[in-house]
Amino acid sequence: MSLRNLVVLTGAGISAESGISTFRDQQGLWEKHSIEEVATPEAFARDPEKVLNFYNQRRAQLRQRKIKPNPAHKALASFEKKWLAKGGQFLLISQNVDNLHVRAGSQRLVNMHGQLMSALCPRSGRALPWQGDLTQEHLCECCDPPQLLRPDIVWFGEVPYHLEACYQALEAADLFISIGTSGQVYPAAGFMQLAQQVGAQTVEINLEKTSDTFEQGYYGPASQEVPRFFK
Ligand code: BJW
Repeated sequence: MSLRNLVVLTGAGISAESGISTFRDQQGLWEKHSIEEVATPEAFARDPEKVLNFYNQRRAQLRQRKIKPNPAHKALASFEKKWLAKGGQFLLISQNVDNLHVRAGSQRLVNMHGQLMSALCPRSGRALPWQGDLTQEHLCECCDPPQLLRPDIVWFGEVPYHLEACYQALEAADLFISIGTSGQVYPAAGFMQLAQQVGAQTVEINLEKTSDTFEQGYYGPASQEVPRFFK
């Protein structure tokens, strides 16, 4: 079978070796913070300061000089370039809100759960680049009355971004590769099954097996397994 259309889904595991915490592993973010208190629209309405602080801390962490793309991010970006030059199709769907894929040079990329380095006007839906702290003093300039800006993050109960592009790529996929995601959060958790339904081969790269359904699995740290797979 000739492969032309590739779809790669990444999760927190690909950035773990860059020093960014995952969510559901031991020491993961959801061990120290409750989802209901920091990652839902209801939490933001109830206690904006707490939610803003949670994301301010994560934004500050991402700004640290030591946090940078690792060999897995770089291997995906350089593979994409070569694959496109050969006439292949490629889409990288990231659930991550860090900016490490962009910094590694990935271009055919969608961030389906939003971006840490961006603030959102909740009324107009406009996103603004945002590097520093976001506080309750920060209002949008697009609405009257101005609205309190919020983190540009897809919280539980909200609809992820770029779903049309994701489904379009999945419908045409010949190969679907899932990297560093526990596969517990929908709709991304359903992408593998969708790819299988259209006849794509499915591959998982992770520290550990997350499902028996992938046809192939490569288990170990992403910084080793991803460059090996995409060489
Ligand atoms: C390594 C490694 C190394 C470690 N090398 N690997 C009941 C049934 C079905 C669905 C629902 C349900 N109840 C509610 C829902 C919907 C809900 C949902 O899925 N809930 C589940 C928990 C059940 N989903 C939603 O609400 C979504 N919206 C939605 O469904 O809208 C409706 C709709 C959809 C479609 C069309 C129309 C309408 C929104 C989900 C938003 C998720 N947001 C978060 C938080 C962002 C905020 C933030 O960053 O603070 O996104 S949740 C969090 O989980 C984050 C992540 O992107 C996401 C996925 O986590 P990920 O990346 O998989 O991380 P981990 O930690 O889980 O796993 C890490 C993996 O890496 C592990 O496997 C490790 O082994 C591995 N690893 N180190 C390689 N070095």
